[in-house]
Amino acid sequence: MLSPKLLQALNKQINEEYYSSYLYQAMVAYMEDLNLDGCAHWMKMQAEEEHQHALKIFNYVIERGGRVQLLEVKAPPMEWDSPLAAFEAALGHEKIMTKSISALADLAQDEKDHATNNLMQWYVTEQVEEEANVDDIVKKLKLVGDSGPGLFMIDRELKSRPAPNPVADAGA
Ligand code: OFO
Repeated sequence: MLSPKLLQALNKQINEEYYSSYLYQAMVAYMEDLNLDGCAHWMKMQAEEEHQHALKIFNYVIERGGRVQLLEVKAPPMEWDSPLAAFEAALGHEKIMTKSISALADLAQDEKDHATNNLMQWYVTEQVEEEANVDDIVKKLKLVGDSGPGLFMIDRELKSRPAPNPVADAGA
């Protein structure tokens, strides 16, 4: 059985993951507006991945006999100054997510809930990869600066991002 404190924190994290999905979906709309198909595709895959992250915790809470509470998802920003600014915002967001996952892992350890801690370690690893991926794109965008052909090439590269694996089960 999940402790009430942990249950509340997991429900909050479900909400954070849904917000992440919403934020990336807003970035899809922004990139589509700029005709950057590859960037839009990358954001779409990211939005789907975040949806999977929400579902993974959702299913875990149920498996542990807890009651899922779906909270209000706040509206994301819809505009950025440039594709680079949008990816920088994505990186900043992932850093915030890493902090909330770490806080949840700390709480699970304090509560001596090994199963939840185990689940959070999966997210900890996932966050390392997510931050590194976005950071890589930010660096490339900075490198090309205002170059149209450079942006065109990065956009084409981002189009090849594969769809995320479904991770809706509570296990790894
Ligand atoms: Fe990219 O954040 Fe989920 O966990």
